[in-house]
Amino acid sequence: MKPVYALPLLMFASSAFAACDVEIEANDAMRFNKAEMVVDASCKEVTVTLKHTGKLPATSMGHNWVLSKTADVTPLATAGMSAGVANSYLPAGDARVLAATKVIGGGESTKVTFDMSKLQAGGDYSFFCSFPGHWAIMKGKFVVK
Ligand SMILES: [Cu+2]
Repeated sequence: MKPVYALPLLMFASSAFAACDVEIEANDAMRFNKAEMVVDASCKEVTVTLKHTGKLPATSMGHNWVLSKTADVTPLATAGMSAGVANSYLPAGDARVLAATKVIGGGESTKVTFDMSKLQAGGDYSFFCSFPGHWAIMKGKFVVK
């Protein structure tokens, strides 16, 4: 619960600022707390903050936040499994990865800021966790409008 943030978001809903800075949580039950994230198409950059609200370490219940076209989720997640933890379970330098955070464990948080020039309003994008076995459940729509 962050009631403090709700008011500014409402007040500045029409400005680029509010919808360019989004937050999502992941937990020990292998879940994100959102099935959809929406950003404003006018954003030049978007910052996504990922918080792991659980207690389990990254080695057993690590989470990251990866953005790609929806059609690329399965091939990326599959390739990422063999890429190992050193590469945050993503194929190194893969252009299909539009943005990604590192893998974090319980109690940690991380963020990624990315250029929106690669994304288009109305495009079919998804976010997911590429930690082995997580992507089937931990994914959602990333909407640009
Ligand atoms: Cu995960």
